[in-house]
Amino acid sequence: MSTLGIAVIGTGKMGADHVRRIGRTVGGARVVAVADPDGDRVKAVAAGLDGASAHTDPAAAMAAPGVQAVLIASPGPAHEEAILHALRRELPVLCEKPLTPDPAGALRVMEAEQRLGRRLVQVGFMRRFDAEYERLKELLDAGGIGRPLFLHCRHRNASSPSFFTSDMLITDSVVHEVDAARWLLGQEITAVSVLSPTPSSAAPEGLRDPRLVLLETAGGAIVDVEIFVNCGFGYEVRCEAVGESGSAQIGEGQTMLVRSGGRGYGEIPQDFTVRFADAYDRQLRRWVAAAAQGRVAGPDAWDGYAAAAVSAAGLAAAHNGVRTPVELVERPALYR
Ligand code: ISE
Repeated sequence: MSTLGIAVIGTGKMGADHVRRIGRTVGGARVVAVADPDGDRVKAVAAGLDGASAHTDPAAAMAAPGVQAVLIASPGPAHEEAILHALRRELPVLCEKPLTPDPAGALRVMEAEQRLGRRLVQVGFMRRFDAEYERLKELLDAGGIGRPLFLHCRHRNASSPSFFTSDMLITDSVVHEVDAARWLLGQEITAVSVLSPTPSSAAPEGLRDPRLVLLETAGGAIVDVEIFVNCGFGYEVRCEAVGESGSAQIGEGQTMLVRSGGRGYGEIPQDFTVRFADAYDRQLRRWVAAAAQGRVAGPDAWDGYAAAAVSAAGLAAAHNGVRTPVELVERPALYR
């Protein structure tokens, strides 16, 4: 079997995690080039890889010998330029979420793919590859709890990084629930409302944390998302689907239960690289297999665009304090 040569763009937390994953858990692929604006960091990452070249310019990494596919894990604002460059070279792409920070950028990505006449971009909405989410999707698709009425979602991070803004609670965190809801329900989101209680005293100065985001769907379901990125105790992503004839819940924690000294407790993962480790592995394995055949195997640029459009409505709802409809262009034939 031939080995897919990958250029990894961005070697921060997620990029470095993917590099490690490609080396250790995902077969059939190897990292042949890495790029990051931080020259020292990228050299250090390349030094740990056999024969990979280090670059500060993403375009140079994509032009390196042996590159057949591109994994983009740079910050969101850098995604569009890197994706368009990869598409000019007709290279399959796995791009971390969000595809682009705004819907206009995602539309330009879709236009580039439509000019090529094929889908080469996959978005890193890894929850679609999580075993519990897959099980819930199967149940809903089979009508196991009847027509879905609600998704009650809880998304909590132990703490937020120093660069995190109030907008990012929506564009960087809730965007996962946006994609998961669209996928689980098979419906587009039509309107967004955002409520913000008095911020937690544990939140950094000025951060509107936590928030409650309400999503309405085309099929008349309601999705409520509590996003709390400084909850302190760990990483928790839960979802309860309520349908006309039952309910189903995931994310209750499958980790070790400890009994000691007259007490019992369950361990809680501390971040997403642990909670979703298997999902990231499966996402990458399936992308590598599909990319080797010039295809995508998961959420595509339309999904990235729809999520960006919901995020834009969410930001408007948060800033203006009013329920905001989501504006979507007609879905192009390539994505139907
Ligand atoms: C981060 O970027 C992620 O994608 C995580 O899954 C999410 O839980 C976190 O809030 C985001 O900042």
